[in-house]
Amino acid sequence: MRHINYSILILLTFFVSACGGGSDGKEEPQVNQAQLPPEPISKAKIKLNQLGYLPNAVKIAIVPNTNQAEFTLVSMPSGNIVFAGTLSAALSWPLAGDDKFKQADFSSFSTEGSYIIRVNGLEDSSIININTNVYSALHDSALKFYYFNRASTAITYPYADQWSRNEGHSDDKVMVHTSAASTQQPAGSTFPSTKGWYDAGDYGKYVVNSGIATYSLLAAYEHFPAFYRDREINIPESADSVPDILNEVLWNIEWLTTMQSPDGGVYHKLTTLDWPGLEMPDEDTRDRYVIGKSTAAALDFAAILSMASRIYQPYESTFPGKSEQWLKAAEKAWLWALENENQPYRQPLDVTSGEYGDYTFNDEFAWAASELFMTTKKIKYLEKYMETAEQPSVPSWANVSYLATSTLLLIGEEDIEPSLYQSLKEAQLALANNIVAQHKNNPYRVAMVEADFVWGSNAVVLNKALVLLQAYRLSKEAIYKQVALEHVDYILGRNPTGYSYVTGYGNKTPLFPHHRISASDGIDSPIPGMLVGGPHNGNQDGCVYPSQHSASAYLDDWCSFSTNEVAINWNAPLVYVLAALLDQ
Ligand code: 9MR
Repeated sequence: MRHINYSILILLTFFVSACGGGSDGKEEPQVNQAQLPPEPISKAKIKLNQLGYLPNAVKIAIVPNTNQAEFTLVSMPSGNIVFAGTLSAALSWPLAGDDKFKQADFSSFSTEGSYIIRVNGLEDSSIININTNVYSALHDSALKFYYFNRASTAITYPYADQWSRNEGHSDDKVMVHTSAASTQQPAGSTFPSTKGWYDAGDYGKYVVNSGIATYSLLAAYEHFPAFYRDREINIPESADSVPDILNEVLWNIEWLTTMQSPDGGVYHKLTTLDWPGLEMPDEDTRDRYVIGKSTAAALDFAAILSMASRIYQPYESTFPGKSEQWLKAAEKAWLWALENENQPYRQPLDVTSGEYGDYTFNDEFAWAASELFMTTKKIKYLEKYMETAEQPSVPSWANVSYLATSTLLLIGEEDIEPSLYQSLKEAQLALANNIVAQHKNNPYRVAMVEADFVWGSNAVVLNKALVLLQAYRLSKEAIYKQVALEHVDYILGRNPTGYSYVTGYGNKTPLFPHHRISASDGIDSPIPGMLVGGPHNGNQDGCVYPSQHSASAYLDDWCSFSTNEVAINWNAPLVYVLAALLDQ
C-alpha cells in the first residue's frame, strides 16, 4: 500500500513540475527536471532549524548520507533555485549513532524568504524561513510558560487561550515536616506559602531549582532592560507600569520569601510526600509539606532576594518596602548559612518527591556573596566571594559558580579592582573558548560531549549558549554569537532526533511532554513554549527508547520523565538566550 502511494506521489510531482508550478502559470522559472528524485526517496530527513535563521547567521543543515555532492536551495512557493552549494564529505557523530551524514552550508545566502533544501534522491527538507524576526514569538512564549505553571491561581481567559484551568494548590496551610521542624515552627504546624511556579511536570516547589531559574530571568532583565521595557506577554499584570518579565518573576519571589523559617534558614522544598498522580492541579489535594532546610537553599535564596532587592528598587512606588524587606531576608539567610555552612539536604525516609541534593557549597557561597556585594557594596561580601570563588563552569542548578563571576563582570565593572575584573574576564572567556573549540570539533556543530548528555541535556546546550552570549557581550567577538546561534539551531531541530524541542514551535515538536497539566487537561496540544529535557540515556523511567546513543535517546511520550519533562530551570536559559539575540 505504501509502495502504491509512493508511486502516485512521484507521478504527481513529475506532472506538476512538467506543467510549471507558478500560481499564474506564466513567469515562474521551471523547476529543473534534473531536480526530480531519480531514485527512491530515503526516509531519513534533512535536519535544520525548523523555526528559521537570521539573515546573517551561519546556516547549516544536516543531510542524511547520500552519494550526491550537491544541494540546492529552492524558493517557495515559486520553485526557483536561488542557491547551489556543495555538500561536505560524509561525517559521523558516535554519540548520535552509526549513521553518516553531510553538512549543507548555505550561510552566504541571506535573502529573507521561505525555502527548501533539495538533494537528488532525498526527500525535500521542510520549509526554511530566513528572516530577522524568527525568534520573537518564541521568546514571549517561553516566558509565558511561567504564567501557565503558576501555583495558587486560576489560569484564565484572556491570558490563557484554550489552556484556561482552575486554581490549584492554594498552599495557604502547608505543614512543617519533621525534617524541617523548629521551636517556632514545630512539626505538624501550618503556615501559608502561596504562589510560586510549579517546578516542572510535577507540582512541587523547590528552592534550589528556583534559584538558577529565577537568576536566568532576572539576569535577562538586568542585562537587557531596554528589550524588556515595553514587552508585554498578556498576563494579568500586563496593564501595570512594570515590565512583564518582572511581573512574572514576582510571582515566584513572593513565594520564595515565605520559605524562610524564623531562624533565617530556608526550607529546601514544598511538596507532597510522594509524586502527584496524572491529574490537574486542582485535583491534587493531598497535604503539602515544607521539607528539610539546607545550606544550598539558604544561599540560593540569599542570592535571589538580593538580586530582587536591587532590580525591583526602581519600582519602589509600585512595591513599597519590598526592596528593603527582601534584602533583610537575604542577609538573614546568609547569616544562617555561615552558621550552617555544610548542611546538605537529606531526603527523609517518608519522602519521594524530587531531591535536588547538593553536597558542596562553595559555589553557592560565591554566588550569594557576589549578589549581596552588588546590592549592598559591603566589602565583606566581596571578600567572601574571593575566598570561595571557583573556576567558572557551565551553570546548572547544582553548580552556580559561573553566576557569581558573571554578575561581577556584567554589572560590577565599576565596583571591583580593574585587575580583578581582568582576571575574571579571562576566566570567563576561557570557558567560552572551550565551548567554541567543542563546537568546532563536533560534526553536528553543537558543543556537546558525552558528559553533557545528562538529565536535562537541552538546558546544557542553552546554558552553553548563555555563556557564549555573555562572552560576546564582554568581548564583542562575533564568533561567540555565531556559535550561540548554532546552539539555538540544535534546539529547534538540527539535532540527531530531528525534533524541535520546544512545544508548539517547529514542524516536529513534542506532543506528549511529561507535564501533568498538558497531559491531563483534555486539550490535544501541550502548552506552547516549553523546552523538554532532551536526550539522555540514563533510562531512569524504564521507557523503551528508539536509541541508546546519548544524543539520540529521546522519547516523545508521557512515560519519559528523564527526557521529555519540562522544568523552570530549563526554559529560563531559553528565555535569556533569545532575549540576548533579539536585543543585540
Ligand atoms: O533536573 C534534575 C536532574 O538534574 C536530576 O538528575 C533529576 C533526578 O534527581 O531530577 C531533576 O529534577 C526534577 C526534580 O527532582 C523534580 N521536578 C522535576 C525535575 C525535572 O525532571
